[in-house]
Amino acid sequence: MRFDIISLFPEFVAQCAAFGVVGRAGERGVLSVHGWNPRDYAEGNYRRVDDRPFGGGPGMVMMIEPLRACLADVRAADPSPARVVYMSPQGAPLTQAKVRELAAHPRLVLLCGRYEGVDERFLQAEVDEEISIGDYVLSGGELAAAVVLDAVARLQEGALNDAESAVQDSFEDGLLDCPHYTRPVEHALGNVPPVLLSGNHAEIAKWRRQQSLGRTWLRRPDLLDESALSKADRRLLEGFRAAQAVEAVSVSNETGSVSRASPPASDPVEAASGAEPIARPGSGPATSAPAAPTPGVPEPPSAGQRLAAKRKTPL
Ligand code: 4FV
Repeated sequence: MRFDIISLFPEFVAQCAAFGVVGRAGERGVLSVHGWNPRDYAEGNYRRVDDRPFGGGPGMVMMIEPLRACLADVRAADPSPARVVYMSPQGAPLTQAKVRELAAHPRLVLLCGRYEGVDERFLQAEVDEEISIGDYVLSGGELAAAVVLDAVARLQEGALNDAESAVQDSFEDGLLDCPHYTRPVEHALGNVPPVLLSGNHAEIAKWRRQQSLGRTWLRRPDLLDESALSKADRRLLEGFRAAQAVEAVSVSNETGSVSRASPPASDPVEAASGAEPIARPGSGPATSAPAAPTPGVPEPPSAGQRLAAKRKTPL
């Protein structure tokens, strides 16, 4: 796959692509990254690439002509059709699904804005799509382009070795990843969940799936469509919720704080060997209860209960 980066600081993105998995993929010829600077196409001794905005207001706007001349050279540099992507907060949110879509193209041209942005007429005429990496304002599109490059490069055939592919796959089904542990087994901060030491791969896979489901429910309920869950996944999530509720009750008994948790799950066998420690305040949306409670589905423990339960080591 070929990446062409149009930026006033082309070495910035090229540098980001020189390390780790993406750097190795470049060495292996799985992908190539080419930087283009619109200033090299600017007229006059000042080689202007930006000018003041019509209608007044702060900042500057990137001009049409240096970008058009630059893009013409970029297109001519390789016969394969290029999808032109402009990184901007006005773009579609970048998701793994969007990354998969982009990875199917033989060539991506990533246009990085600076200042207030780019003259709209150039965007309308030359850009195929706008993508945003998040609802915040960066000083330039380079960091966003580096994010797209990294995420898309990982999906290129030959970019990842088997172990890395496995990690990649764990995110592919739209759930959050499960917790990870390594040596030592015992530590002042807690012990490794026994199931992970059991050698029982079926049980380990089930535990990891349950953790992914449970953490997604707690932290990113917007990612979890419970109606689409398999029966097995629904049971695992039930077990997770039951363990959370039980934990909250036992902790609130300990701390004497009134709990709202519901009674434990019907099938304790499936009850989660939940390692999910009660989320720390501020550690993502877990502190704010997930979206409107689903009738019959117990709400996750309140932040106070979760905080109180934090001291418990994972089952
Ligand atoms: C951005 C984002 C972003 C806006 C003005 C560059 C900056 C400046 N790009 N996702 N968020 N871009 O903040 O993609 O030109």
